[in-house]
Amino acid sequence: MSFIREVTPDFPLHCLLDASGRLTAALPDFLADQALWLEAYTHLWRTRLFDRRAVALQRTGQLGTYASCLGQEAISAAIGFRMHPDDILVPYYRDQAAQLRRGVHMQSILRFWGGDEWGAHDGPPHDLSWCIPIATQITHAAGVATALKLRHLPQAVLTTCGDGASSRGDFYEALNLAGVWHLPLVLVINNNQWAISVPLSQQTAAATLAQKAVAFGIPGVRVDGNDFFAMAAVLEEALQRARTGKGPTLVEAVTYRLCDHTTADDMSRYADPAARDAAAALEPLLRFRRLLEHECGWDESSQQAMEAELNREIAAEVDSYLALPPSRPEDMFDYLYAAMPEDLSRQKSDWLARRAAS
Ligand SMILES: Cc1ncc(C[n+]2csc(CCOP(=O)(O)OP(=O)(O)O)c2C)c(N)n1
Ligand SMILES: [Mg+2]
Repeated sequence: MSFIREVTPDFPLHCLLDASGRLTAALPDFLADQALWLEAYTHLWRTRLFDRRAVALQRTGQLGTYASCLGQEAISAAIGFRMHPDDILVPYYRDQAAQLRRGVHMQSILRFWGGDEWGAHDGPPHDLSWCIPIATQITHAAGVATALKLRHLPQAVLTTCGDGASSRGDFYEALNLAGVWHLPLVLVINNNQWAISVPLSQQTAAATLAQKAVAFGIPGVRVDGNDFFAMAAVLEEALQRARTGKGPTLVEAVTYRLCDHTTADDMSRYADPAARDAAAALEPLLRFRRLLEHECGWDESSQQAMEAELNREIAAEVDSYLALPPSRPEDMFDYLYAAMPEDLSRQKSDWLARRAAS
């Protein structure tokens, strides 16, 4: 007799738009409007063209470093489209699409990655800024959700992380708390199959990341992260649950990182190009374009006109970024502590004296 059984978790991958651009199920009413489709498609391309430009700026020495979101745009765009303005976004570094949708300017994103933290002061004042230390943002988000709950406010907190982050203690601590305190929190894991050069198979023995929700006693759901429609449908439900006191949700968005980890990485050293090519055939913008071609008469000239307009918008933002004065070196001393400790104050005076002498 054996007491131990192998558990086969059942977390199906939800999809509404397949890779050939066909809808596989009826859309919820709020996604049926074709004007919204065009708006969402344009935003996906806004994000992709901006992202491409940011990488080009880095490659030409005009940006410090940059984390591209190539291939993951639909996850963040759906977040941007389904969050209410007064919900609170606690992003990670591949959330350009959501941030742009929430009013963060491209020049601010460039300013931040250009090494000036003032770039993080844009968008809704209640949103948090980029979090580079892996998974720590999930604990921050749980804290914000606790505050909302204590004040009986009907807003949701949405935070994001990567697959690698789901191995960190912060992930477990934050979700455990969210479960016990029934917090208004949605966590979206961008499962892009890589944590820099560590593949998912070496990251976890779990068959899915969504199943981790079971241990916290909260709902977990697995979605095709390359499908804007499925992402938007799932997020709508999860956010509404959070806003109406029904507690937290863990969303695993399955996608593939089609780019280097950041501009400081070279994925050709560790990734199989055939796997990348196979993933590229499933990417989110291509399938969306096919849908528009089937259903809305979208063609090459509509595409060209949209891209030309977006490129003008991006060029103006890039010009504003490049025209910014260099950041003040004093900033690296000034903003770490509310009251500067004496040794840091000494370092600052010393540095100012040296600068005056040089
Ligand atoms: C606490 C911490 N440890 C290590 C790092 C270095 N680091 C930066 S990104 C990264 C991998 C993150 O992978 P994942 O969570 O899957 O997110 P992705 O970058 O793939 O979107 C690591 C280890 C860090 N930023 N913070
Ligand atoms: Mg990852």
